[in-house]
Amino acid sequence: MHEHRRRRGFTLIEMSIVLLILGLVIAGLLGPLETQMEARDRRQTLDTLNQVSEALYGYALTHGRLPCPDQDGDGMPDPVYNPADRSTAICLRGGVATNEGFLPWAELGTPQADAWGNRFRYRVTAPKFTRPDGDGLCNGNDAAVLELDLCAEGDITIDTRGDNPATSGTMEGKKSLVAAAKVPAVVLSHGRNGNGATSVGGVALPTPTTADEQENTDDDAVFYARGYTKGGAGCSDDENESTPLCAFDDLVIWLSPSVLNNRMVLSGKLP
Ligand SMILES: [Ca+2]
Ligand SMILES: [Ca+2]
Ligand SMILES: [Ca+2]
Ligand SMILES: [Ca+2]
Repeated sequence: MHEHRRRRGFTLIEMSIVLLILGLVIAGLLGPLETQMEARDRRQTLDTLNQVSEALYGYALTHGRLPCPDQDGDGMPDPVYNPADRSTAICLRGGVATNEGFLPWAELGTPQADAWGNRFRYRVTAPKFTRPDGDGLCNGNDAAVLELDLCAEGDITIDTRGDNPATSGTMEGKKSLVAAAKVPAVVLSHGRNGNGATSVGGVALPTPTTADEQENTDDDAVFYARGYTKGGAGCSDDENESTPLCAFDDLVIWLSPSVLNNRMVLSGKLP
């Protein structure tokens, strides 16, 4: 009889030990799970960005130009280009010329959002790359012409951080380096933290608090494309190697000037 009673259930102490172990197991699983989910979302977003990149190259081949950014969230460029009025190659936000906005996903036929439900940011060298060649002459870079031909050069710079090849003995990780110059167009996701992004529903998320992510939201022609960092106490987005880099989870792609030229020449779109 005694034995039977003892087997009836767990004592309070046994129970609390089981709960403690269970808690530790769950906590130990959730961390890696979250990391794995973010890695999966980043892969998915990169896949979409690669689609977007191909769509932009394809668009340039068929239209002889790139689209303006979308400003109002309908996925269509602002303004929509009208071949009868070449001034419509000047991209506008509220009547003011701007080269930056949302990716015109509806015009390109691509997904409109990253894996976190936020719109992609897009910048283009306009009107130089949003206006097709009109005269068959290599004068697209001339201030009076500004149209997409073989002489047109993009105005976007992509920076990164890493080792300075000039200091062969020392291995830096934070040296600011130019990854690409004279870039015609750039597309980016603000990553999981979404700082600086606008959701597909049109909600503006908080602005970034770290310098390299701020560079990707300040509406100028300079962007950072660099490795993912988690940040942490005492971090700094500068070249001081004694502190870690701050949090950065943006995913950035850009059109290569030489690939764009090459494809347009091969397709007969440019002389
Ligand atoms: Ca629009
Ligand atoms: Ca020309
Ligand atoms: Ca971010
Ligand atoms: Ca910038």
